[in-house]
Amino acid sequence: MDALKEELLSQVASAADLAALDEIRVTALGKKGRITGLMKELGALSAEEKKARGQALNALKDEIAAALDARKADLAAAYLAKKLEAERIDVTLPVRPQTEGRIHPISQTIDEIVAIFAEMGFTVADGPDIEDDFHNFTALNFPVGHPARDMHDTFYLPDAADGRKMLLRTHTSPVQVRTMLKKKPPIRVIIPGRTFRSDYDMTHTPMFHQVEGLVIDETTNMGHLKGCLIDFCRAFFDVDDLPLRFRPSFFPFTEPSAEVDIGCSRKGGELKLGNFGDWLEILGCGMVHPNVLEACGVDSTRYQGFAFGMGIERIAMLKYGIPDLRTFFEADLRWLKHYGFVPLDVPSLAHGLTR
Ligand code: 2NL
Repeated sequence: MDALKEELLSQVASAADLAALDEIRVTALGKKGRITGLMKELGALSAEEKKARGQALNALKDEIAAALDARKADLAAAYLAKKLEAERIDVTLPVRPQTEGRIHPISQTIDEIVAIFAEMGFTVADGPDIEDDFHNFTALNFPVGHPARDMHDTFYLPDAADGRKMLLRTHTSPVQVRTMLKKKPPIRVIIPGRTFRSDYDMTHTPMFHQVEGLVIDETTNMGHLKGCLIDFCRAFFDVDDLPLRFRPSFFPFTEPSAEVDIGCSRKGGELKLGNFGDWLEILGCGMVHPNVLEACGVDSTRYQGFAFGMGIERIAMLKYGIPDLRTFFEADLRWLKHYGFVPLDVPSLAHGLTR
C-alpha cells in the first residue's frame, strides 16, 4: 500500500494537465481503479483484518483524493493565468491613430448639419425610400395632374396591391408628412436622407441627398425661419458675418416661399464665402402651406410653421471645394482618402465641426 501511495502521489504531482490528472483519478479511484480493486478484496478477509485494512485503504483513498483535488486546483489556476496573459488587452492604450477608413463627405456633412440643428433643439427623423404618391405629392399640395409633378422626374414603381401608386421619393418631404400625421405639435425635426430623380448630367445624379427641416407651433413665423437659417448657414460655413438674402420664390408646399442666397466672391475664378457683394443660391424655404397642414392632420387655424430644404452634395461641394458632383458616387478610394474624414473627428459645435 505504501508503494502504491508513493506511485500515485508522484503521478499526481507530475500530471501535465487536467486531462492527464483525470486519467490518474480513473486508474486509482474509478470503478475499475486500483484502490477500488483493493477495497473489493476486503470481503475475503476476517472481520479483524477487514477493519484494519479497510481503515488503511480509506485513509489512502482520502489522501489520494485530496492530492488530486489540490493538483486540479493548481492546474486550473495555471491554465487561467496562462489564458489571461495570452488574451490580455490594455484598455488604457490610446486607439490606433493610423486608421485606414475614411468618413464619406456626405456622411460628414450630414453629421455637421445634425450637430448644428440638434443644438437648436431639433430631432432627426427618417422614413422609407420607397413612398406612395400621397406622401410624396398629394399631401404636399401637388394636385393630381399638376405640372410640378412632372418636373420631379419621378422613378415610378409597380402599383401596390391596394392600388397605391409607388415611387422612389423625389425629396425628403414625405418624412415630414409622416411626422405631422404621427406627432402633435410643437414639432422641430430635420430629415437628412437619400432622394431619387431620373436625371443624369454634369450637375445631376439619379440618387442624391437632401436635408429638410420643419418647425410647427402656434406662433411660428417668418422671423423664426430667417433667424434659424441665418444661424445655421453661419455655423455650417464658419463665417460669422456671412450675409443671407431671402428672395421670393415658389414651391407648392409653402406660402410665402423664398430662396436663400449667401454672400460670396468669384474674383479670379476662386469662390470665397462672405460679405463680398456677389450671391450664391443655397436653399429653399417658406411658411408651410395651410393645405399641407390640413392634409397632414394639423389644424391650420391654430398652428403654423416653416420648412426648408437643401441639397447636401451642393453644400458639401461648396464647403470642401469638391469640384465634380459625380465623384461622390464613384467609390474611388483615392478620392475618399483625399476628401474623406478621419472617423474619430466627430463633428460637434463645442469641439469644432471639422478638425
Ligand atoms: C429646395 C427647397 C424646400 C420644403 C422644402 C417642406 C416640407 C413640408 C412642408 C413644406 Cl412637409 N415644405 N419642405 C419647403 C421649402 C423648400 O426645399 O430647394 N430643396 C432642395
